[in-house]
Amino acid sequence: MTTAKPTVWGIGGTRAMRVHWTLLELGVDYEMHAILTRSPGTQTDEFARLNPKRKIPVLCHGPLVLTESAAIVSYLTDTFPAPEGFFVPSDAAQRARLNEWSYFVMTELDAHSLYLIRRHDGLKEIYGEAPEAVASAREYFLKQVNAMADKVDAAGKFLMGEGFSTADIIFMSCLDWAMMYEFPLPQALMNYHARVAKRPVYQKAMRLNYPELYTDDF
Ligand SMILES: N[C@@H](CCC(=O)N[C@@H](CS)C(=O)NCC(=O)O)C(=O)O
Repeated sequence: MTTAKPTVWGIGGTRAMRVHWTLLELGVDYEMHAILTRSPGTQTDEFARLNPKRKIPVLCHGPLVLTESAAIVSYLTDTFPAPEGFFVPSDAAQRARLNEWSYFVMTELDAHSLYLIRRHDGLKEIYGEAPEAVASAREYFLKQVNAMADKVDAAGKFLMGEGFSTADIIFMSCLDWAMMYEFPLPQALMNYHARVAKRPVYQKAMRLNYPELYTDDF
């Protein structure tokens, strides 16, 4: 493994939150280019060489450049030692269960629902207005989270049981996003959210990733 310090490009927004939160959970010392989404910082040649999609977040670690938040958090837990209580899969079945949660959130909740709403409602001047698709995505999101509520409840304290994992980080980032859109989440998910939100590292990551929401020092 390289001894170089990791560097994160990007701050603000759901996907960058996942990366900062994971790094803070692992206690990794890292550098940051605090560029915002769609800001001039994403339009430089230097950034385009790292991520031709011109999106955040990007992680650079030695020669490795990664541009997908779920791949980044998985790489980080495979690379840096995790503190006690942090769940890292140790066999194929555990990895598959963690992936199952992560892919569910990344595809059904993030890409198919929340990001569709974001693009065709909040960012309609860029991506085009599509009210029917937005309404359908809202309905779809609720169907998905309601279908999974009992499973979240049955999972225990966190999605993988007693140990907190990157699946929780990815899931929480989408629950925060859904709450911002005022989705009526099932009680089991509200309970889960309240439980995870008590984590001091979550609060630290929120303050780091969304400095505009917090004016007091921390
Ligand atoms: N699937 C990517 C999505 C990255 C992404 O869309 N990031 C947003 C900010 S949260 C962005 O940079 N958007 C720029 C744009 O839509 O042009 C990931 O999970 O990292």
